[in-house]
Amino acid sequence: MTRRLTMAQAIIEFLRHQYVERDGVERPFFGGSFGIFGHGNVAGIGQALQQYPDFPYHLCRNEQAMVHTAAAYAKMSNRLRTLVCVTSIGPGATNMITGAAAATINRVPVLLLPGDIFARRNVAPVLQQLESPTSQDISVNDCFKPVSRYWDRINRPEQIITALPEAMRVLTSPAETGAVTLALPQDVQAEAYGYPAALLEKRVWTIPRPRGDAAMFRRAVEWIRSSRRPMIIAGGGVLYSEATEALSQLASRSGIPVAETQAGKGSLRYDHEQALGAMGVTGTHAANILAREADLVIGIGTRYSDFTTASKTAFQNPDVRFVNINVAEFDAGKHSALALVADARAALCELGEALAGWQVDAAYRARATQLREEWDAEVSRIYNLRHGPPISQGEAIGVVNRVSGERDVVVCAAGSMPGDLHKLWRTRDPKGYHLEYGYSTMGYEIAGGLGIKMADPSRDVYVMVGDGSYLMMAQEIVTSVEAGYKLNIVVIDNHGFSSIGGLSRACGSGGFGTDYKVHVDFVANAASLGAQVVRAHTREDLESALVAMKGHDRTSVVVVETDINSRVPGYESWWDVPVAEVSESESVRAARAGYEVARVKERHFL
Ligand SMILES: Cc1ncc(C[n+]2csc(CCOP(=O)(O)OP(=O)(O)O)c2C)c(N)n1
Ligand SMILES: [Mg+2]
Repeated sequence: MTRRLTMAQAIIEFLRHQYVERDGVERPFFGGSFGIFGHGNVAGIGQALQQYPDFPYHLCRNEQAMVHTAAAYAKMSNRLRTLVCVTSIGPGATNMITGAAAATINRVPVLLLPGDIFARRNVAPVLQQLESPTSQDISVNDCFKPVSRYWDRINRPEQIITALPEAMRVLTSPAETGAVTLALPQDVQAEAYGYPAALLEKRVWTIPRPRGDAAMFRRAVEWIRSSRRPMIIAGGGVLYSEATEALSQLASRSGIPVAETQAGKGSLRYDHEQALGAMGVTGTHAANILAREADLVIGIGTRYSDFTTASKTAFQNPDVRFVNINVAEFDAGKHSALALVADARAALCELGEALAGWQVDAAYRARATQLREEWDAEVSRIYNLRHGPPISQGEAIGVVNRVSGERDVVVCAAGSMPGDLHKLWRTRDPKGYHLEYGYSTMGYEIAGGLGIKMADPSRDVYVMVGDGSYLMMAQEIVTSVEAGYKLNIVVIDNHGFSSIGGLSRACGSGGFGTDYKVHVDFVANAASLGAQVVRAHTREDLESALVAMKGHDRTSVVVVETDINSRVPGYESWWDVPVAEVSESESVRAARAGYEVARVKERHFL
């Protein structure tokens, strides 16, 4: 039994029939597609998408943005769903590379289908073709190779019979997932082939919950039972595995305090007894002080980025050991850990049983509680600064936190806000905090907000975006208005780069090249893209604008000016940003001296 379809038609027909199942719940893996057509896909993939109207297609405004939208959709869906991104050849394709890198680094699935140059070659060089004098088997799409977890070029229509199942294996694998790129030569997209009917039937991919090795699990339990200052670092894997309840119970019963990475924030409610809040460079004093003293660090679903480890300075106990629970062997082995290659929820449930009756000692528990309470007071202080106007960014975050509902989602990616949100946001729902901080891509915020809203329209989405990020990629406001997905966007206008300006000053360079000389009218700009917009000067203005937005049915924007100099400080942490070793500047030399002292604390965990 075969069906004669073009390669492009067969791909869309295949994608419509892919489902995933976890814990007995089945859902379609693809929520549809985003794209921009050009000559490299309009008559192939474009024609196929038109032929299958039940596979929704949305026009985005920038190809990078749509990959962020797809990645945010996947992250919000705990990687159980994603979107397909289709482009023409050349610049349309390479515009997706930043998005692909962001998805792969954050370990979230996105399927990219860029058009490619003719496989037939006789008409080469075609428009937008990168010619190579050394090979005819090169196109700009080769640039996707290092940023994709699976990459293939479909030079004959029958190659999709083996490529598509491989693409699905990677996309649905919790350990392997990331960007998957299938480069589709323009001529082959339109070629017909008799595809086996079985390829195009419904297929359900089961997402397993692998258990760790039994002997290593027993050793991990012994390590925990014999530790005196254990702490848990919860990463994104806790959320993706839907292990938050299991973590909450284990933490409550054992008293082991829990710190959260950017991707893991929301693993516990902010007011959970054992919640220390953010870990690392952008962490709380509570988390960073206990990390410094910890003799056992239990990393769950974390990839230990430098922001989490404070560039390997966070863990200073000479005897510190690591137990890592991770579905990816690669991450589980970091820091020479006792590596439990396992699903987070499965492992936490088993640990809960194995540790029944065991608790950390009372003095340690009391110390964690005290630090936690101190931190909560510090957040209240910053939320209630009453600076300016212009108001402080910390106050603005406090207002958004207060006005937003328990299940609403805040989204951010780059600038000074990710650090402030990591520290200050009082998370009340596991999916309430959405940071793209693996790649920290300026421009993710609005595009990502759209993906979040599409993944769960029942929640309000609050996009917090700096003026710099906004200027880089605001155009998806148009897409959100067109598609009818309402976003609440807060533009924090501090006239430049608070983050990198501050970093430049800390490195002795005085903020060189980080402020805007021209003030931009963001109100007019956002209005021109179709949003409902107001300006806020005071925190009361901001609050009433946000309250009013709840009644809007269209994407709405509030622009608030903040004081670039009113910063939230760092707490007991450090980040390795190398300072010039020689310079004519006194301030750079002073910064270098401080840098050399701080770097001494960097450790190897062997
Ligand atoms: C695409 C991209 N380019 C450059 C950077 C480096 N970078 C990080 S934050 C930042 C400035 C962000 O400015 P803004 O959005 O105004 O936020 P603020 O720093 O003022 O909080 C820059 C340039 C980045 N993260 N992403
Ligand atoms: Mg700014």
